[in-house]
Amino acid sequence: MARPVLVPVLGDQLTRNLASIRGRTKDDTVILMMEVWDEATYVRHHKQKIALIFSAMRHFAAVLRDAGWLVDYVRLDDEGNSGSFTGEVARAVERHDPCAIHVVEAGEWRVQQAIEEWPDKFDCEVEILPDDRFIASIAEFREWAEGRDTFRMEFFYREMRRKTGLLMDSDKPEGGEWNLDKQNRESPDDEMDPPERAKFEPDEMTCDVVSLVKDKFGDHFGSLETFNWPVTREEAEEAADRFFAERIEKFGPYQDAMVHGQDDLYHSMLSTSINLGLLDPLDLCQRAEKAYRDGKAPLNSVEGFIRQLIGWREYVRGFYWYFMPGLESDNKLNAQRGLPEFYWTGETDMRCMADCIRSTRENAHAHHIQRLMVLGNFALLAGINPREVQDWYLVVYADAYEWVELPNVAAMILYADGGKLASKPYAASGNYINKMSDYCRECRYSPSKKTGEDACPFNPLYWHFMDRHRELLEQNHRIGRIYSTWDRMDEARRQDYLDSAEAFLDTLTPAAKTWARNE
Ligand code: FAD
Ligand code: DLZ
Ligand code: SF4
Repeated sequence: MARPVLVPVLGDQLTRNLASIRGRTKDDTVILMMEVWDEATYVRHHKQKIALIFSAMRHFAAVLRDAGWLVDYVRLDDEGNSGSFTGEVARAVERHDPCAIHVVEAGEWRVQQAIEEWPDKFDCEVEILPDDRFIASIAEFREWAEGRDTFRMEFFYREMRRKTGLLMDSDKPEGGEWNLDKQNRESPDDEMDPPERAKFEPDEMTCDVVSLVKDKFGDHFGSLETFNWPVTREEAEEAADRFFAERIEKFGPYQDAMVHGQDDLYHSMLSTSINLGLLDPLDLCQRAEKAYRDGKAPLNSVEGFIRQLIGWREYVRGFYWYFMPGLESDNKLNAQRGLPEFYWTGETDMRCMADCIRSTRENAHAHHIQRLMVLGNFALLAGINPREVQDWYLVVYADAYEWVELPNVAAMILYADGGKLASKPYAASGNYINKMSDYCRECRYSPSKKTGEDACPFNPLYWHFMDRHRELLEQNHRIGRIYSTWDRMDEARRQDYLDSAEAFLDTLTPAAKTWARNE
């Protein structure tokens, strides 16, 4: 081979349709894949997350090789592994003497900063290509955002509907409304009987990786025994087929429902595969639309699913790149409390929190409303420091990459950006959780008790939050009215709320920082 082009493929870029692979010829290309210590340890990822990424990477390398590509695959325990992407590209440059390096931009700021140094480091042309697996490029989001004070997903989403033509009736939204979220708030009930999602037995390659993870990362958070994620495109497609055949119909109505011990409900459980590159989000949306057009799923379910993908997912990615690096350190509410230890152990009497943390530990997954209205709501109300909450979410979910985790955590749940993303904080008392779940029935706390030792902690914490952020939130027209309710309570009642909240907060033990990061 004459001097080849070196194509580094990162762990979340696992598709042959990647801009750096597509259109290249096999006889002048070396694809480089790297398991590196830096990525595996910049936070102490859930064991399943590391196993998933390494297994999917190894399977993808095998597929490429079978198709005739030359793949230079560096394993974590290979002798001489430098531990970093840049170090491994440097070693690969020595091995292959490439005429050029073609790489697709990284998903995360940290890695992109390193890649942008490559042109100065390596004595060959370095081309950094846009990641066109997203519907909106980073530049397109920037253009949309420029000059705005607030950045509501809803308006961006409409642009994406027009751009893709999804659920459009010429230039109008199918059915007359853009967003059918109001129809998607059913409480759990006896009608619910979600079929089991597709689960995959680990094959030999995954078992090897699981052993590696046990050996090197055995003290990280989370179970490994329950690993059943799709690790190849075929498996991911099978999981998607099952979702479209069995679950999408009720995806919409029960999108916000929560049931103790039922971890998937009607959610697609496809985020890990989409984020790795095993599934194409636009293709999934087209399949969802087809289910609607064929009369197999109602519009509210299909619109809801499509909105998550071309609305929220695209939007948070654009938001991330628009506001980085500042987003990482935003703390508009000056939240300073340490993350409670129970986020790692699950040892709390709050049944909702305990169940969401159990699912997180067992599956490296919790569904959206658990992440938002239980785990996130608690962190918001209790005033947990954003950096610690960000680290937790980045560690514990198998689908967590900073570009998607950070806007959801800093801006959506913690309001740390001061309202650029959300028009108001997603703060809620125990009432909301009681309405949307069966958690409260057997909880040691009572959602109807407002104060005192047996009151659901979300109740006093809600008012404690509102009271301590009055100056900022009173001016917000979507939330300001709540203060007239507060002011109508007599002084003793208000004090009771504040004292109950304080008493509860005093019981929290802060977690050791070493759960999330190596010292
Ligand atoms: P479904 O409910 O079936 O939704 C379909 C798809 O829509 C998902 O697979 C996902 O790709 C996309 N989606 C839905 N909501 C969002 C959203 N808010 N932002 C971006 N994409 C969305 N998702 C991640 O992929 N990685 C994360 O690290 C992550 N962190 C989150 C942190 C918090 C605090 C919150 C509130 C949400 C977070 N989400 C994250 C979004 C969402 O919770 C997950 O995408 C979803 O639970 C994945 O399960 P699913 O595939 O069954 O999703
Ligand atoms: C998350 C992760 C982990 C744990 N390990 C690796 C790895 O060893 N090699 C790799 O290519 N990618 C890994 N990843 C995913 C990267 O962090 C991901 O590609 C970044 O988001 C890129 O910005
Ligand atoms: Fe959660 Fe409160 Fe309900 Fe208990 S009573 S499950 S703490 S919302």
